[in-house]
Amino acid sequence: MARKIILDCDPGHDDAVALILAAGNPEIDLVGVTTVGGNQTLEKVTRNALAVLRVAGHPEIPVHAGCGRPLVREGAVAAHVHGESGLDGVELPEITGEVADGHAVDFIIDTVMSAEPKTITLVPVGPLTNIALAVRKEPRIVERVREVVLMGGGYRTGNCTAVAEFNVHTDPEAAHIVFNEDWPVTMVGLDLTHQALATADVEEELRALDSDAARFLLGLFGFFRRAYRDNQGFDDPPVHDPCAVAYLIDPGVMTTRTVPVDVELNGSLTAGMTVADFRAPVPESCSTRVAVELDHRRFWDLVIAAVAAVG
Ligand SMILES: [Ca+2]
Repeated sequence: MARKIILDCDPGHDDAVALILAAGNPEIDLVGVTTVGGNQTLEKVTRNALAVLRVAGHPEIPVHAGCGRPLVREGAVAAHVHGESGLDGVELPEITGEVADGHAVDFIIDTVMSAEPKTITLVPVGPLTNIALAVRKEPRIVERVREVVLMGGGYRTGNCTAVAEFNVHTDPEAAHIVFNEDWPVTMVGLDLTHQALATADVEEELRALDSDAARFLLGLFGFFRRAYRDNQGFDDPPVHDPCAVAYLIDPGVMTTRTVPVDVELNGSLTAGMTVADFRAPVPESCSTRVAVELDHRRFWDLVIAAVAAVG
């Protein structure tokens, strides 16, 4: 049976790839998309989610808008990485669908509480504001969710600061809530996603597909490549968010390690850092894992197949 997921996102170039992978792979049942302010404003990322679902051939999947700013801190968009639209580099298709009624937080709660226990997986790939608020509003979702597989954090490196990754750095208090609840959390962080590079070979394979969705991704990768070269010195851009979805399709796409993870809230140099404790022994109560090593070929095979499937 296909894995039921809610993708909580802030599209965002790599979010767009995650949406297409989730919509185009038969192992995933994308029951809904929720949006959160992050890479761009809530209004822009919500419009982008609707547009990408249209490219992915699934405009019927509901998109619920969520929180426009972090729980405590001021929000800050990442226009230097994703452009003014949040998806610079492509012409967005005309949006035909509407934003679904109901706040993202209520959609998450209602979906989890009305489904069979342990059947819904949460896949947050933006700041964790919506997920944290859902937990606080309805704590029973913790034992009913199957697991949380998130893109965010990093145990060895950051991108906003030396040690803090954008999603966690944007709303560390929300991340603190999510990592400290008693549910299985897999952190697909920068340690892993910096291996998910959109190389020239990957672009060549997309070009060979000669489809609208493939051309859409090529446009995104072109902008993303320049942004990552100019801002962070990457030759090829790392495509973070679909790694979390790929892990649910095929756990063999990466290796993971069970280690305690917590979020630094107060450090003057380290606020927003995900602190992973690799010391032995691992406490029996540990419910957090970190992603370590990606099988690059296996990952891109999944993405290319999904792009081919959506046409
Ligand atoms: Ca994202």
